[in-house]
Amino acid sequence: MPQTHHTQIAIIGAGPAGLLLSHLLDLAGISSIVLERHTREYIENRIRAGVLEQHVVDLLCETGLGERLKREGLQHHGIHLAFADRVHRIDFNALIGRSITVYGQHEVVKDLIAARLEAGADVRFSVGDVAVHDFDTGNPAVSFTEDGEAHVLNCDFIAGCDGFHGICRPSIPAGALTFHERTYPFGWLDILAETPPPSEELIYSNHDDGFALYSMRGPELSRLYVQCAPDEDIANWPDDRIWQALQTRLGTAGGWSLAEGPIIERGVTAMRSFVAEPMQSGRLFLAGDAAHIVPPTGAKGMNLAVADIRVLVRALETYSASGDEALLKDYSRTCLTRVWQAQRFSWWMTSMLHRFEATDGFSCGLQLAELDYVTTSDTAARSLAENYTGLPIS
Ligand code: RFL
Ligand code: PHB
Repeated sequence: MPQTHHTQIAIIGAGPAGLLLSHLLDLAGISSIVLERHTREYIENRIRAGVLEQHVVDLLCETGLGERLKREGLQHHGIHLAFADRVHRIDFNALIGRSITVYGQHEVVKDLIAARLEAGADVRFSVGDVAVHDFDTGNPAVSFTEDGEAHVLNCDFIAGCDGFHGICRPSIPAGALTFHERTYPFGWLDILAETPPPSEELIYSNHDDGFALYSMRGPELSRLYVQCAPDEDIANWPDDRIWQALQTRLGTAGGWSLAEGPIIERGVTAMRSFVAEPMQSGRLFLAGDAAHIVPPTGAKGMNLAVADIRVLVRALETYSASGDEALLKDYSRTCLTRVWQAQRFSWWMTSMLHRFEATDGFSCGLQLAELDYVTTSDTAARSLAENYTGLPIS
């Protein structure tokens, strides 16, 4: 017989979405159990996003997660766009009085796990065979195995925070959701290198050889990306080729120089836009990458996951206090408004900055016109700044 447990909210996945949900529910007096298939060590070292919108920083600080973030996060007041041997700074501060913070997603995850465990939360790592049941009834449940033993978790609601490759979205009956998808004919090769970043702020480069992005995780740690084939074999990119591509695509216009150093992480990510609509089926709610994916060019993925969680917590809190289901019913509609804005912005940044498979003169002309416009018109620059730093939270 499986061991049985009960909690109000069963959370699948201990990424930023699942952990933050558990943290905020606890502050609201609502119980949860988090089920994660990987080890704590694995998820604390998975290098991913790096840019936090102001609303995310504010939320983390207001809910007791800001100590290390305030100390180690790098506040940036703008970004650079490099193209056609020119470089232009988009000054967020001057344009809209806002900024972003560079702080690795894995650092956010570390802070969240530490806070959850300190609060005595039930977060289970390395669980297997997670399956969701009966979410079309008032008594949903999650089954899983832990150390070879079978468990059943009865709950009021299930939060599917298990990322794009999780089991929650595929468990929803065919036909209940509509998927909207776009895949791009390129990917990003990413490296983490022990070398000072070439600039204090991020540089997005549109180059004839392809896109490149220069970011950082600290004064001596660079996070660098180059456009590559979507199914690129990383073996085709020895260190020399990576540095050569980065040096060439950085160009000379900004007067920056890129110091080379040991590469301590590397990977390839395919680029896609994806939206599942609606983000809910019965008592199963999808949040973060489980419901939508954006290409990383707009730095929106983790920020969107946090925005979903804000909406879900408010809805669950209202339901728990008064039994009022109105916000739960509105969950998907409320989230999707922001999701589509982020899709639009991420698609726009991606389209403006990359070399496409069959780039013709007309497409190149349009890209240059777009870059010209956004770097010469304050109105256009303000729109970029407003979207990049994060649209207002509803
Ligand atoms: P996650 O982080 O994928 O977490 C899902 C968790 O669920 C677990 N899981 C399961 N657990 C139990 N049972 C199962 N069957 C399970 N299946 C999966 C997984 O192990 C995992 O721990 O989703 P979440 O929480 O929704 O968070 C989303 C973000 O991770 C993602 O959107 C960002 O990383 C995207 N992203 C960026 N977002 C930003 O906001 N700013 C950025 O600058 C930014 N840069 C990026 C990015 C993503 C990138 N890659 C690698 C795709 C840069 C890159 C290169
Ligand atoms: C990062 O620092 O990893 C990063 C920054 C901006 C992006 C994507 C990734 O658009």
